[in-house]
This record gives sequence, structure tokens and C-alpha cells, in this order.
Amino acid sequence: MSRAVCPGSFDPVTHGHLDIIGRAALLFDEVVVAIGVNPSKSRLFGPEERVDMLTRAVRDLPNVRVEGFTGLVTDFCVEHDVQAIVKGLRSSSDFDYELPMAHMNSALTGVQTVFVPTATGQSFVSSSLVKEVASFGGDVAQFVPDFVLEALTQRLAERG
Ligand code: COD
Repeated sequence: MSRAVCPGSFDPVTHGHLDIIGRAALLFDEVVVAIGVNPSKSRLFGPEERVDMLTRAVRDLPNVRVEGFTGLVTDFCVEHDVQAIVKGLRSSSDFDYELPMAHMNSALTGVQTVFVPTATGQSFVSSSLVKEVASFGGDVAQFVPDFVLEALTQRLAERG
């Protein structure tokens, strides 16, 4: 059985993420969405909230499950018998960011990274931009599932 991981912060999950996860689910027998910590980013939602949101977002994909993780993604791959890491590429800057990580992860345990190009129409979508636009009152409904929009609106209101 082929098993891949889609790792990310997913803070919050967007339709761009879901497109990559959906296509990974077509390529591999089983896909684990691994929700981790990117130390260079500040978080709006806690780990459990992000796991809950992703679980709801992928509930129609029978071969996809969601796990939180801390530590190295390569350790997660060894522990879960994962053969490939799937990452989305939106631009050359994503490639420049992802390529050294792909080499490092391969050097650590031999796990391979598969890059999937962003869907047409999702190339400019990121969690960071969605949060920024929403924080200034912009309409981000087209970029996230409805229940994520609700959670985002509520969290931003709480934060004032
Ligand atoms: N279209 C296509 N792909 C997209 C889109 C979109 N609109 N938006 C995001 N993506 C892709 C990203 O390119 C990425 O592949 C994935 O979705 C997740 O994106 P984010 O922004 O939610 O997640 P990141 O990049 O913050 O996640 C980073 C990790 C948590 C995966 C990384 O920091 C990590 O592996 N941490 C664990 C520690 C570790 O192992 N570090 C050493 C790495 S060598």
C-alpha cells in the first residue's frame, strides 16, 4: 500500500490546501494530513482546532486521515510508514523554499518529496494572506470552507 503525507501548518486550511490533498488522494492509496508547527509563523488557531477543521474538510475523502505532529516530519514518516511527502507549489518562491527541505528530508531518512502544482485559480491563495485580508474586513469566503470562514471571523473578532 502506498502512503503519503501532506504536511503543513493549515492555519487555517484553504481551498488551495484541499486541492493538493484531493489530488494526493488520487495518487496514493492512503494520505495522512499532518498538522505541524512552522516555527517561523505565528498561529491564529491551536493544534486541536486545526486538526478539527481539517478532519471536517476532508470527511468526503475516504482514504485521507488527519493527525497532529510535533518534531520532524521525517520522524512522522518513519513512525507512520510513509513513503512520500506531498507539497504544493504555487510559485518559484515556493520551489526555492521547498527544495532544500526536500533534500534535507531525503538526506535524513530517504523519504521522497512529490511536488504538485497549484490549481489554476489557487496560485495566489495562502493562509497568511487570507488571515491578513480577513483581519481588515475583506471578504475571503471564496478561499476557505464555510465553517473555516465562521471560525476565522469569530477568532478575529475575539482578538479585536
Ligand atoms: N496551492 C497549492 N499549494 C498550497 C497552497 C495553494 N494555494 N497553499 C499552500 N500550499 C501548500 C504549501 O506549498 C505547502 O506545501 C502546504 O500547502 C502547506 O502549506 P502551509 O503554509 O499550511 O504549511 P507550512 O509551509 O507552514 O508547513 C511547514 C511544515 C509544518 C510542513 C514544516 O515547517 C515542517 O515540516 N515542520 C516540521 C519540522 C521539520 O521537519 N523541519 C525540517 C524540515 S527540512
